[in-house]
Amino acid sequence: MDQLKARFKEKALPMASELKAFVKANAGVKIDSVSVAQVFTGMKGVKSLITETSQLSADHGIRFRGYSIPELKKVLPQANGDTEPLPEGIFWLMLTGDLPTADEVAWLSKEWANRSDVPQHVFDVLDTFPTDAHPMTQFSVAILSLQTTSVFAAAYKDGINKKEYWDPMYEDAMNLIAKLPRIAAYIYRRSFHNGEHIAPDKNLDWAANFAQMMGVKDPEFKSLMRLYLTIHADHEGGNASAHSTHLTGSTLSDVYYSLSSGMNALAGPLHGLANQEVIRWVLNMRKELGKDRPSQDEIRQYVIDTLDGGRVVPGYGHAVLRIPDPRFTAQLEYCKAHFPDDELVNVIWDIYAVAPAVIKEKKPNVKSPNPNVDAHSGATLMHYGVTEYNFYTVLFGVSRALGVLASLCWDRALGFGIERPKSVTIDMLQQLVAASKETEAESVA
Ligand code: HAX
Repeated sequence: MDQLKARFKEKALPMASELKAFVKANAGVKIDSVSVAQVFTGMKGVKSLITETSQLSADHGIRFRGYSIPELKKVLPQANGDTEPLPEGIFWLMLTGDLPTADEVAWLSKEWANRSDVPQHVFDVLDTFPTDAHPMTQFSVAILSLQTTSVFAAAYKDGINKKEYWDPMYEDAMNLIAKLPRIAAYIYRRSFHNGEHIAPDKNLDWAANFAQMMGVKDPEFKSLMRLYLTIHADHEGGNASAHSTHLTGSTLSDVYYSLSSGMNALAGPLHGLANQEVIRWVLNMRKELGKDRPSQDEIRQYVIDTLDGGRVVPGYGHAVLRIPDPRFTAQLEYCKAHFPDDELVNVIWDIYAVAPAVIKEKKPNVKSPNPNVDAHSGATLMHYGVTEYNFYTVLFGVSRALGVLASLCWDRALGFGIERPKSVTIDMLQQLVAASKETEAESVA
């Protein structure tokens, strides 16, 4: 170990346990209006952001402009012959607060198709990457490389009035969303299918064209993609990908810089990458146990071993939700309707049957041991032959762009300023806690 690293270790590691004990002892003490525990957990639960597009309730799950997922499935327009909503509809709803008509959704499909051509330099940038570079790295870089086309950045350079920011922001958001399926499919085909690309079909809707360009043969996959890209679209404003996008945008960075930031946050295993981690974890379990359909007792023991190894059980737990994630339930219902006997899907359901109780028992401080969206999505994709699990978070990212970019349009229309929370040093925090306790003692006396 080099001398600088050794010095850092000597300072930081004892501080970590000291600080943990301090936070535990003073969790409820208020510093200004937030508690010590909230200072240490990324301001969890502190109401300090405005997000119009959706709202998350701990006990009921996500509502997009007031509509739950089962309600959306009834009220959003669908493609001919399909029973799943078109993601164009949820974007319209999130951006305007109004349910779109079938004609409005058809217009949006066409509009995105018209804006979907990707400049050659984006493919050239991607082609400099080794094909085994993580797809999320490629995705983020491809989004960033499109920044050269930003209407907002050009308008800002030309001295646009701040009251007009929303307009070029909207143009950029529409352009970027339109291009994401082509970019994502390009990454998929170059990484996993020898670079044999499939041309877009501009007559298809946004999700169906994406499914087509990925090269998945089963026509039913288009239907799954419509559902998938709808339910992953937004989860109010405080989650890491939405917040990163919003924070970067608050400096008047354009949508390309902002979404790339958001995607870098989504790429973490505690957030969107959990969808790949779930399948990696399940496949490792099958391999280690030497069977494709382990018993529930064997699964229970595997969960225990994971927790004893100081690792998380991917796909379980949530920072806000305290119930099984309605996005998990939507996928469960889709699989029950379409392929209830799929072996891997049944393993996912067996994990659901045993994991929450084990997690709760082994980690009594867990706020919710329930499955989240990522517990189910990989197995659903595997059914259609999309087995390359490193790609799963890109699919999530294409969908998440709908919510966070609709929100960026609102941020600029409402004239939100630059974000700047206050940080304190540990010394300062300890002094503030002491002062707060002193004031409380005086007021009691
Ligand atoms: N497995 C093991 N331990 C878990 C756990 C899990 N699935 N979920 C929470 N815990 C642990 C936490 O690590 C924490 O441990 P320490 O006290 O040792 O620090 C304790 O339980 C309390 O955590 P919490 O307050 O209930 O949850 P957090 O808000 O801190 O974390 C996470 C929420 C989602 C990050 C967490 O539940 C987790 O790590 N889950 C597994 C990864 C995952 O599935 N992430 C995807 C979440 C949904 C999402 O964003 N999708 O994109």
